[in-house]
Amino acid sequence: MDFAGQRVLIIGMARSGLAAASVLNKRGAQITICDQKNLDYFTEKLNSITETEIKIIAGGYPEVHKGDFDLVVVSPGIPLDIPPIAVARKENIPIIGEVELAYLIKKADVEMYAITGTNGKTTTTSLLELIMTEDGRDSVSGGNIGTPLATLVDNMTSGVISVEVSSFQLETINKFRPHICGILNITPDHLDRHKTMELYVKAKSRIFENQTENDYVVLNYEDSILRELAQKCQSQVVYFSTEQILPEGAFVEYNKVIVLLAGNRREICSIDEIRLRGKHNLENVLCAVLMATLAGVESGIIRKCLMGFAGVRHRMEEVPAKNGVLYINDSKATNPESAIKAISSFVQPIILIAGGRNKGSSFTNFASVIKNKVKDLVLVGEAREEIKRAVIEAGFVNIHEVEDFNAAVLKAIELADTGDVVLLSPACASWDMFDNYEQRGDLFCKIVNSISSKQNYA
Ligand code: UMA
Repeated sequence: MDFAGQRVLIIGMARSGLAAASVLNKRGAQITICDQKNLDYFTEKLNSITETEIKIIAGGYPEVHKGDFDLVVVSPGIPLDIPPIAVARKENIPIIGEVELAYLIKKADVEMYAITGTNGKTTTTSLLELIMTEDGRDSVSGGNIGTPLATLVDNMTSGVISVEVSSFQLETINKFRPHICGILNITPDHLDRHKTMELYVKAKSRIFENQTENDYVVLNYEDSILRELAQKCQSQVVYFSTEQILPEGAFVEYNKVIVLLAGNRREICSIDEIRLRGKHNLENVLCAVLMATLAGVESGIIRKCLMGFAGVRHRMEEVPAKNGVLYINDSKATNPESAIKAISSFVQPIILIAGGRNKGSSFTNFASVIKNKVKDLVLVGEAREEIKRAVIEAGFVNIHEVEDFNAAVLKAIELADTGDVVLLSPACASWDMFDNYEQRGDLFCKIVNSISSKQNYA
């Protein structure tokens, strides 16, 4: 697609928007980029575009009129009902996201394998990237995982990208068509943005909407929403299951990970050889194993990766133990489902740090898991009152409310005794206190790393 001379409005001046600006600028588009934040917020962040002819509008959006722009590129975090997008839609100006833009500019020899799901996307994407690398391919990962897809695609002439895609990004695709894609699970999340579960599922299911019968979609057989979605796929559906032996797909039999495709049975490894722990990680592993096998990777290479892969940052990340206390950074748990999985994976007494911005989730199940498994709960952020109400209703009383994130970590440290786990698994987004969950996790690690002895904080 030729973008030369096209008048493009980019909304959002962070990772995704700046990546879109950079690739479109190189291709000769006339760019206006805007953001609701004021210019003083950006200072150094705009270095990549200040030497260009890109028009910057900060502190709000431009008024969009018929004929002003040929294309609107939206960052994933921007809700699609803000005024400039509403006008663009009314005036039939195409609206796409940066993932779609990346797909449109990618070279034919660059393959995309895409992964979505409510939880586990980053782990699965990283594992798949590793397997592809071990297989000798020119392999990278990008998308929701952090590196904007447009930036990656711009620098590649061939190779494979393992793409983590969010529901936000999928809302603004048009032609995006991964040859192999996977959906791990769908549970309520981001309902503040999508409004209903039905619309959230609809956004997720767009990952396979452009696939044809030559493509593959890998689905979790244990998720009833996904089994229903399978009816709508035009591509070849292949399932994985942690619970049962399937006639085709990936599953566990006699403690072994098996992939069975077109009558060809491959034994990948034994469960004990997999370095990642927990049932939810087994789902991630089976999804990545199946996608890699469909992509033609040999079992021996996959096995080697499963034995070595220890997981990703901010997801159940162990911060070296201090004073006999285990500190876990699970900042990436931005919804209750994900935090429940984290809490459930410990047998030790847990001091849980939770709270942040609720994305429209119910905390009822989260509260009953806290009641059964948590010793002390430290609450912080916008959602703390809501979580407090839910846990009190569940009969839990060891609640410590604090004003800011620093105080939350220090309180948890103070409460911890030898043998305890301090778990940051907030069940909420970070956006009320931080730019992203990475910042939140980094601060947690920094404070924990700075403890030389508990007495320092007494
Ligand atoms: N902004 C507005 N108006 C709004 C909202 C935001 O102008 O109404 C501006 C903000 O002031 C900010 C910019 O938009 O300057 C932020 O854009 P963004 O939220 O899209 O953030 P990026 O830094 O561009 O990061 C995005 C993804 N962010 C979101 O989806 C919220 C990143 O996913 C992704 O890694 C990155 O693109 C590169 O592809 C993060 C995320 O939190 C990890 N994803 C959600 C999740 O995983 O739950 C979906």
